[in-house]
Amino acid sequence: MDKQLAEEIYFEMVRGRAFEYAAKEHYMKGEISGFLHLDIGQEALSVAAMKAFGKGDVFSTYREHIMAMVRGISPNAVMAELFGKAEGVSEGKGGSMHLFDPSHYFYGGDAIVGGHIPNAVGCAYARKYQGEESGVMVVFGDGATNGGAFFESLNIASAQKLPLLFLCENNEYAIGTNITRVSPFKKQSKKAEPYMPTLEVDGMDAVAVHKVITDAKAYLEKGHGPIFIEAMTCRYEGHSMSDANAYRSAQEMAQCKARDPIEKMKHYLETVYEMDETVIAQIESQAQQEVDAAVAFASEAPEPAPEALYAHMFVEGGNHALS
Ligand SMILES: Cc1ncc(C[n+]2csc(CCOP(=O)(O)OP(=O)(O)O)c2C)c(N)n1
Ligand SMILES: [Mg+2]
Repeated sequence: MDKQLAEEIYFEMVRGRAFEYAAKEHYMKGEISGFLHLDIGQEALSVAAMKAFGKGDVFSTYREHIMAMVRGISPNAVMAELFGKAEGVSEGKGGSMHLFDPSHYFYGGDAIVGGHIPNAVGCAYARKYQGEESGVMVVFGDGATNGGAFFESLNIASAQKLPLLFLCENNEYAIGTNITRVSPFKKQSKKAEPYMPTLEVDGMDAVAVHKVITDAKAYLEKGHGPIFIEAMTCRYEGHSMSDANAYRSAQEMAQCKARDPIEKMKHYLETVYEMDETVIAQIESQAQQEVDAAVAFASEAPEPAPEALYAHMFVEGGNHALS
């Protein structure tokens, strides 16, 4: 990876973590409501996968603030969405789990575990039909691989040779349930093996994630069909703000944090590019400034107008009322 890309990835990871801590703080102050799932600890995957995938369509889970920003949605628009403000990326009506922006080819944020996987299959089908080669990436957790929609998606994506990258973010937990209690396998790629090639990567290592997603993207673009990548990660916080994380021991958390992805990336910059402390400090300070600005923007942004309640409820010009 070249120096500029490595710096950009480091910046996005640091900004992502600062963003998540700011979201946590303002949630606790009561300025953000609804659900809030933090991505702290999993930044290498969120940042490097989005950077490497580039052009194409992305579908994600509800733990998506950082992915949305790396896709190009501004921190201001993401924070304002968390605050439920009109300037938010979903105009304040989606909240944390529903950051949606077709102009950045980013289609959520989905609250239904695994519910977005078939949507990504449909999109990949459409892209193939249109002759568009850049493909689709769908990011989901280990827990999502236990649902029927996941298996149906593997099946049809494989049968139709769809340009779809399945990216499993295996943090070994679905809320407080360890994966070994609900899946016969610790590695979920075993479930995909009959259908498509599978690869595993250390999801705490941004350089490794970037490489594997770059290779997988090239595979999609050659029209070989779908591919499955499993990234082993670890989240530092509870599942959401309402989870005290009491089911993981101090020892387990210490092992998890010893793999810190930001420290790893910093070490890469220091050793491979001999980057000194001052440059690293500048990157970190710039990241924090952008987050502070996003919080100020979100606090001051207007509430959605009452009439906005009725917008986006009906397909204009059609007889498709949602009743
Ligand atoms: C269909 C469905 N079932 C259950 C839930 C409740 N639920 C929300 S998140 C979650 C755990 C998902 O775990 P995983 O897929 O591993 O993602 P992670 O939160 O670890 O990123 C569950 C069971 C839901 N939102 N949707
Ligand atoms: Mg999980």
